[in-house]
Amino acid sequence: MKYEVTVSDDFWNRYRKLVKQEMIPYQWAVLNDAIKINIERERNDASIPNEKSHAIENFKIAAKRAEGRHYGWVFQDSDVYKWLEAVAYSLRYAWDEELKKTADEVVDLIGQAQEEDGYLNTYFSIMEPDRKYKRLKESHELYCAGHFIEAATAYHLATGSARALEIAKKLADHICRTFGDKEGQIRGVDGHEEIEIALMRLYHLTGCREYMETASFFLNERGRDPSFFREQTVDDDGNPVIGGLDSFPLKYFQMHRPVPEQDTAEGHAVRLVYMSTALADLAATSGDERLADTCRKIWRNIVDKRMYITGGIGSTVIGEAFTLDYDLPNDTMYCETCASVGLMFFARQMLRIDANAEYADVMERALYNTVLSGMALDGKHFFYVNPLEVVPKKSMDDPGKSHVKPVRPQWLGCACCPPNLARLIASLDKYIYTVRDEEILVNLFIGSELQCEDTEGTFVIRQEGNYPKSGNLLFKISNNGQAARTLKIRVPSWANGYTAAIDCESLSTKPVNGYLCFEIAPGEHAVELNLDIAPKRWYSNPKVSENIGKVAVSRGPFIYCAEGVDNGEDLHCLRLPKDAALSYEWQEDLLNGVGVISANGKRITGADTALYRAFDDTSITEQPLRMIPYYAWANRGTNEMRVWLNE
Ligand code: FUB
Ligand code: ZN
Repeated sequence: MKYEVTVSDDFWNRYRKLVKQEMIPYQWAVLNDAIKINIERERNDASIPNEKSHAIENFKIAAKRAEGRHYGWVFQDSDVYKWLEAVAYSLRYAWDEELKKTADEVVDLIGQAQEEDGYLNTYFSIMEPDRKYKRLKESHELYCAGHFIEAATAYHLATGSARALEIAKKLADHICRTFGDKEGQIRGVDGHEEIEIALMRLYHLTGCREYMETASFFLNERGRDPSFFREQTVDDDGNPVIGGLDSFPLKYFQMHRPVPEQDTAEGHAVRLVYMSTALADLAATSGDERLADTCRKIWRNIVDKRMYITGGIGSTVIGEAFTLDYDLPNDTMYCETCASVGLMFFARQMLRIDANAEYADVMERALYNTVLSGMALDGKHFFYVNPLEVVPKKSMDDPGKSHVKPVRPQWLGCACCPPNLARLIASLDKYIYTVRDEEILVNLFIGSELQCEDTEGTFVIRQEGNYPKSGNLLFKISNNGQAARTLKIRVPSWANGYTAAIDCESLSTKPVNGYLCFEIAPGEHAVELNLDIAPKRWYSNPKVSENIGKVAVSRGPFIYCAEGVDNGEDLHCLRLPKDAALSYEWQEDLLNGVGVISANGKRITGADTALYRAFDDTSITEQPLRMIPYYAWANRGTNEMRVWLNE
């Protein structure tokens, strides 16, 4: 079925505008080193390149338009590709001739940097042309290629650019020729998954099966030969392309077992969710139940045991990785913005496999919390790491917390997250609905219109409401075909309750797998869904040692937090009593408009100054508590923050 989505949502249009008007121009200036900013290292590690971006200049040098050396991470090219992809999506809702001209020039520049045989990577073309594909564990060559192919696919669809598609196909053809299990091909994979997602996308666009087959090759090859990286490193006697990766276990790269046999979320979190996204796409596209089952198992492990309440993933800075079940420290975690973006990618593909609203619940959790917190309200400052508990002086003086930034930097030495956010927000229309052959799923409550068309006729859904401020939703539906269609609308798992009606008649059936099911007969219809969105408390499984005796608060899709600016220092001394009422108030002039939750809380104070004493001299005083949505924290200067409060 052909379909199109247009977004008309107050909350999200502000962000979509921000991407178009602020983020894209700002990131363009950064990629060109045309703006004086402070680029911070993502943690205390002197080897992180942070003098400049140099990303566009790298292309100019590779294209022989300039002279010089490559600068930055070996995957610096991907910053440009993700920017280009964000531009592509933004042009669909805000056409801009000037921006398109700039993007066309970038495409031409990339084309000039591409080698005759289709190879594309500025680091290796400029610095080490003899080491191409010899150090795949670290080289990110296929990762960068994947990001270009994704960008080119989006850019071609948005603008019709033949050049972008031509470069992408030349690159993909080169990869399909070079990698595989036939004689003369490299039987191996990249250390960072991404090419698999891209080849699937190129397959969906072109229908060329070779792209899907190579994606399938990479996914099935991963973990089959555990010595592949080691042997490559022995054969290639040069210096590491990225230092430090040698000490990481095979799990870091999801190489510990063949992918179809993996059943837990292991290693580097972004790698894992990118791999799972491609695997789910392949499973949904090919109908391979075994692969679908692998995806379901990995998903279960993330969601049941390894995900933060904010939709963040990755419990440790060491390897930006998952650790073990229920290990969810709040103050040393990683929760990289890209990892939650990738979790949304994964969830979106899972919805193609199973009509289960849990995928949409997690997608929403990640989106409204860790994804959004990845950027400041101005669209020009970014978190790489999204903590659930911050004490600025600890971030400053505890070397184990140097990655936990209390304010968002203007840019980062490793700049993977800012353009990932831009491309995600600009393409949010893709996440609202899942159009399957037999049914349409409404996953996210974002004001929009879905227009579908097939041989049966057209089917239109207009979604209205003022979500997430309000839980009252209206869906105006036109079925212009001859037959009824199945429409499924999600009831979020966080909802305290709901009422639903179709054409003013209340619905008596219960949700199935989280969706209310409607058979929409030909004609005009209206579905109302009223979600009880009142603030509520959350508790962790007692196996999460960090959260024993603690409570978190949410309203609708937003998880809340307490900040020092509202509640004073030493947030660990605060208590939110079990019986304190949670009151909610919308504040238009605060943080671009947020709902504030207040409660009568308490604060523990101690009279003595001794570090330890044999008696308890603490006293408890009354203190009003004030909480804001987590995504909006760190927009009022440097201060403490906490999601889980003592009860
Ligand atoms: O390795 C490329 C990107 O840099 C990863 O996706 C991020 O996690 C960061 O490590
Ligand atoms: Zn990132």
